[in-house]
Amino acid sequence: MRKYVKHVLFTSFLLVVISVCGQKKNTATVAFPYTVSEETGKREMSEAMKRSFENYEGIHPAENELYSQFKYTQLKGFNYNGHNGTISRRDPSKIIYENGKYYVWYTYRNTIVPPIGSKRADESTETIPSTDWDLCEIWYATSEDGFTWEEKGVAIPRPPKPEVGWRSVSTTDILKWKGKYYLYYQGFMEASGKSGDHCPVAMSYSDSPNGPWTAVKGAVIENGAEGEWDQYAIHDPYPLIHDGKVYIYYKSAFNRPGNVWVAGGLAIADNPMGPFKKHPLNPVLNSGHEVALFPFKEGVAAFVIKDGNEHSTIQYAKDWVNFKIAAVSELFPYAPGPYVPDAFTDTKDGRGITWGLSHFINASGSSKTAHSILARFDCDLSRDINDKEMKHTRNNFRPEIYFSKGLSRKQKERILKNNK
Ligand code: AAL
Repeated sequence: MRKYVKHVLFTSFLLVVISVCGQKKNTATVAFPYTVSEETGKREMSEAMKRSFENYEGIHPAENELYSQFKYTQLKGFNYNGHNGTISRRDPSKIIYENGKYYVWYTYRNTIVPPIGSKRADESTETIPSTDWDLCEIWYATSEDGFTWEEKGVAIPRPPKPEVGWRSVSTTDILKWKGKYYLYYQGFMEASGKSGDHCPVAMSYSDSPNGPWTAVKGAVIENGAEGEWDQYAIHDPYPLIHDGKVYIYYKSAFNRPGNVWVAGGLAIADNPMGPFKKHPLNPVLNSGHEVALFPFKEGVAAFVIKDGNEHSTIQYAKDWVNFKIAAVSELFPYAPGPYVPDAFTDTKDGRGITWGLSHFINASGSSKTAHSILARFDCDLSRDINDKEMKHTRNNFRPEIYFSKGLSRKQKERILKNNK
């Protein structure tokens, strides 16, 4: 009898082994198919191939609604004083459509000389700017087509000392809430560069996008407490409406001295006046610089540009907090201010974006005449268009563009030394 039991157990064990090996044969040893179908996604795959099926809107960029190239157009209607560095426009807000026109707000500098640079911030005066965003005001412009703009003048001037923003107001973004308009912006109390790029968020409100604007006293989003990642600055405040609340995404820089880490945070309030409560999981973006997001399906998509391990990506958070990479692209617009038609509709079906304004810093190519210019970018990050030209994954630049990114003298010396 015992012999019989042993025999049965051994045979069952053999059967299990054979069936496990058989299963493996069905997946890993069958080559990946030439024609990809939904079934393909269920097979055993390498991590990289799994990502293609699980992490993106489509397995190919052409099917990925959050993948796009970016095309740029020069704007008409802005004067830059011969590009001598005394006039600068940068950090455009998101664009809204009101009264039959597009509106944009931006940082405007008109100073007697170009900025002397953050390293010389101690030499800055009441008329000599340290950085490109020092001694600035917030101006606005309107347009009928998004290409030709009419500059309307100042929206937010610098308030008198010692109010928040007396030294400079910059890097604004717009919110529309219950028929009123709110501009959030950086309010500097010292020349940028003196002890860092330190500032909290200030805010002004109005009944009309044309103003007049009333400034709220003090900071509307405070910097973090000492020792917290955003203790010195809340930059690039960017409001959207979600779940009936005001969601302001922002960025800050931390981990100095050493390799500065730039990341994105979120602060939420029941109404535009606050109080804003910072999200306990902050930072919610581990990379990026200037902040721009747009509702997409039930979640939100973010431009992640310039800084960090995950720069040059579009990221998506279904729950508006936990972001994942949804696309990798190139030639991203710097400081994008997209036209987001559903920014304030509390949508659960975000449609995406197709264009906006961004900036080019060092527009003259010389630090002696440093200034920025606004430009238009177009893309297909929209569920409502299907522009195949925007879904290419290659840019063919002329060799001069690559050669302009040549080795520094120090690098050349290192290479030549190592040759010996
Ligand atoms: C920008 C933004 C903020 C910074 C500076 C001006 O691109 O990130 O606005 O303070 O640079």
